[in-house]
Amino acid sequence: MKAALIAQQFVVAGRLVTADTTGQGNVNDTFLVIFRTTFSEERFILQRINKRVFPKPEYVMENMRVVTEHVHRRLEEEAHLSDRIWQLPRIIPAKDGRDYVVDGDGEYWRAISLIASAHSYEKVQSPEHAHEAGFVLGQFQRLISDIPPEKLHDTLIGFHVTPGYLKKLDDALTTAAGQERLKSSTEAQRCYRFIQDRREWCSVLEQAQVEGKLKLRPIHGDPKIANVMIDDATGKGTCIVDLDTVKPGLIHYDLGDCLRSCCNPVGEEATDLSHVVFDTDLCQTIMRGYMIFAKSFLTEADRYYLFDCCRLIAFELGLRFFADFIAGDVYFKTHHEGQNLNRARVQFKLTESIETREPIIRKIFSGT
Ligand code: GN1
Ligand code: MG
Repeated sequence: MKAALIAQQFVVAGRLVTADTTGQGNVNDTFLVIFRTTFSEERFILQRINKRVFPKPEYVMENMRVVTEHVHRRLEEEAHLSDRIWQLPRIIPAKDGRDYVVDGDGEYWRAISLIASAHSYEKVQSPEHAHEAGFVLGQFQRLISDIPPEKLHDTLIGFHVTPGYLKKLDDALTTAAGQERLKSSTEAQRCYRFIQDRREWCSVLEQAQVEGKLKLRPIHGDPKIANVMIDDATGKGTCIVDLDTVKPGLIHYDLGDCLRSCCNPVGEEATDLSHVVFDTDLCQTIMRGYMIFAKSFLTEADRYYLFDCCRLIAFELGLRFFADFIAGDVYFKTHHEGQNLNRARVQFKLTESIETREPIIRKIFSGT
């Protein structure tokens, strides 16, 4: 198997035992690799970076180097102040000294250390879990807040710029195949109408940024619950993984993504839509965790747009899934026909739930 051959090109002690697929990421391919020596075992994560999504994987790795070194240094400096051991995976170098291996097909592979005795979950397990997701995000945003923006490449141009995804949808609909998919079901047509009704509003964060009300800062970009590692022994968050999209952006993208992911208890792949709701109790709990660090860096203007980001990122992800369905599933990995359409319906149901609960969600934000 290719992953097994590639795994042996990184600096790891011992001999290869297995390299099996793991995780449920929608973009990269991920493998858990086990090496053994005569007296110990080393496990690490091997990933093939999706070049269709990240056209310059070397940029992704240069950013990862900058971010991990920066965060590791800060964590060391602050270790004595903390009640827990915060972690962040390190890059395992290739035997030729680079941070990645390029295979014969031009595919980029990287190896990163495994955060041992910790797990991540596809869905929120409890209010305590939700609290940790907010807390870990606030901590991470704080830790990267002083990385000079010019040190970070833009690994994914247009990421979280919602109007750009409208354009992608419009482009996909100019093709006969796109029109065919739109007409294929009443669900698809309903999704399309849902988007049409929100076209004007969905520039809200970009507009605020153009007007100078919101500023770009280093963000994580993908803080969904599945990227938050929870210590098996204590139930506390230990780190946030998946650093591919760390780059300057609006911190609202992160908070919105954390909320849309954590406050939907049935998760992104739910098939029974009646259970998809935005749980406002979980929202309150996440905000309590998030604010522990974030209260020191959130401005009045940032606070003004909290409800919009909560509504927008759920809507945006639905739009991204839907546009990909119309385009023929070219971006997100799918395992069955119509999966991106179903994912879009889940996010739109969640968006509706957020809209219905607007007064209570706004109250949560103003009280934190
Ligand atoms: C993708 O690959 P993964 O699962 O970490 C996507 C995120 C979405 C997420 C939804 C680079 O993340 O933006 O929120 O799926 N990542 C990219 O599950 O597009
Ligand atoms: Mg990701």
